[in-house]
Amino acid sequence: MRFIRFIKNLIKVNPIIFVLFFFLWMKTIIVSLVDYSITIDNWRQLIIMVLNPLPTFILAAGLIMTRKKPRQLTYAVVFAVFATIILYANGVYHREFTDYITIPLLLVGGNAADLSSSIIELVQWRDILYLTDFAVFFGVLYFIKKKRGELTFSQLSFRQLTPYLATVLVIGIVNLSFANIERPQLLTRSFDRELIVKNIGIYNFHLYDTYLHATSRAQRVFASEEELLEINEYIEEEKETVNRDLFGVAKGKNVILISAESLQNFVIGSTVNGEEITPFLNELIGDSIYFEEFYHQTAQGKTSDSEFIVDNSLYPLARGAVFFTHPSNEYYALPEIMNENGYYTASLHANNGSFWNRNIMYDQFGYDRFYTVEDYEVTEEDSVGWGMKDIPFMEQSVEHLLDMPQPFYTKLITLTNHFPFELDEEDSYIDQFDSNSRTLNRYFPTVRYMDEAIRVFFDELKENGLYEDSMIVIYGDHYGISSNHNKAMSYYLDKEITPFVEAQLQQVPLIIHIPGVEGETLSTVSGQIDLRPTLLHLLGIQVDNQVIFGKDLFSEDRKELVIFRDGTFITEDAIYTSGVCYSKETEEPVDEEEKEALCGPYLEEVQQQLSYSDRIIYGDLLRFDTSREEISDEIRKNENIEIQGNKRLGE
Ligand code: GP9
Ligand code: MN
Repeated sequence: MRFIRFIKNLIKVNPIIFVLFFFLWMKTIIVSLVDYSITIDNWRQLIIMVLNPLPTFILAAGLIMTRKKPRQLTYAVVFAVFATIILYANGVYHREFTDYITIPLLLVGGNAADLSSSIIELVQWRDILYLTDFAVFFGVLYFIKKKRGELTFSQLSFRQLTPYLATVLVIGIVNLSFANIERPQLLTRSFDRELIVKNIGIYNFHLYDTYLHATSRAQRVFASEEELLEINEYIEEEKETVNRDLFGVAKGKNVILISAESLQNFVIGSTVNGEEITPFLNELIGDSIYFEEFYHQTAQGKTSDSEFIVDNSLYPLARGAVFFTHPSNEYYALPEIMNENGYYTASLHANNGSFWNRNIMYDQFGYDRFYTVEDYEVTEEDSVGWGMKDIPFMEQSVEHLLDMPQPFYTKLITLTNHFPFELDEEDSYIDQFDSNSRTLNRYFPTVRYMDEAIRVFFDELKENGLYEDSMIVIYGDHYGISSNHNKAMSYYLDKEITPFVEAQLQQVPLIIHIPGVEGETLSTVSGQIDLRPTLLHLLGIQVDNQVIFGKDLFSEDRKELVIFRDGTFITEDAIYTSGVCYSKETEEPVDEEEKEALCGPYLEEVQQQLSYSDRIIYGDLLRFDTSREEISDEIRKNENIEIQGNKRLGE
């Protein structure tokens, strides 16, 4: 009952500060339920949610009360404003990304200007409610002042803070113990921010994130060559064998990757209002190698993560975008390998060169040239939403391809099908959908427009004689419809969106089109990380000692396993997500015994791979790969590769 006495004292010491913090507490709980969509499944989870903001608040209130009397109210209001900004910024971010803000993400600040159209779309009128407590609080304050005249404040000495600290400690321990029952090893297992915020609350999450930020910086300093040797050993043990069937079928061909913005797999072969959403891709699939169970593996770095995964066959980071956090690391990326094999390499994207820090990172990856918005003629009528429309982008990109030395390895990044999916009337080939989500409704016509742009691109390639000598690879970069739109999605798909279905919705198309090679649809469980070894296989390029986690999708002994950044994984028979193992056959969670058999054997490997990949990035381990330098020097010396027309970035 000491606690009750303590609360009574708290109210008595400075009631007005108590009122302010009480409102903030209630607001935090409401925002967690409404904007963070945190669900309460049992009484422990309810207690966790109610308790977790308190340590921060009690500590802050205690410290504020040690300040000089006239200042206390100002400090308390400043604290409340700061807490509200944290709540609101995460609320808006969560609407689109079903995730929370981390420190490295704030480093992406430079991208913010371009993000403005997305942010405006996410802000809603009801957000004004975030200020309700301030309105009530100042009302109460006015009323008290009017009735009682000046407010009286007591000042505490630091010694008098002891009961405050003790309470913080007790609540913290209760919170963590309950969290540990709900989710064992919450903070040590792989990073699922949804679960972390659910279990320790938004304020403690930010403290924890600050701690992670500080320690990850130190990792590079303490990294050693031995770590790389250990990882190499693991990769060597897990190595798949080469299947010679399709090895080298695209030897010497140009490679054109199309990174299709926000293209999810559920639209392939589907209709909306009775009309096909991707008529061209549907037709193309008949003539291509199509992977029907291919997943994106991106995290906070979105498109840049997909680029990182595809070019390096490593996992993205759990916090922030590697493109921003580790641009000066040593990499051995696909463009560099292609350069070593006589290819000219370029990325084409009609946006600012600095977006996602691409201009810096591409240089690290070894791209010969980056065609940015500066290399395109962009008129007002050729622009919508985020910038240049996909059709003129495709048309002008073909002109750039024609200028390049061949063979080339190029990546075209589309833009029109980007949230909030804006489209001009004349570009709408199909009607919007009619659900309660404006986002989902508008998604279909913009996907349809992108499909048309890809058709135009193929026509232009054929007309300009580039088609026959090229291998064209189309893949979706990441999801377009976040789980925030599950209700509308459920209406469209006509089924309940369970966590199982949500994981399946992370499928994006992978279409590999090689003129002259017969089409087939493969159900291999695969992910973006597998693309690099698969492409090298088709090109007949064998590279030894690669530090990669992807597997050649044509190999016969490849383990069917796709790992998401948050520790979710998918095998041939199961989907494991948020600690629950679902059978693919029944789409239902399995019991403990079956979980052991279906998901158990993969748990360790999943953590192993994610942590090895993190160590490579945080420790900048590839700088220790001396064999690589020798190999590239050797190749350069022996073959004396001279790529004409090379224009190194920044030169
Ligand atoms: C911006 C484009 C979109 O250049 O790649 O980025 P995203 O928001 O999808 O990561
Ligand atoms: Mn994208």
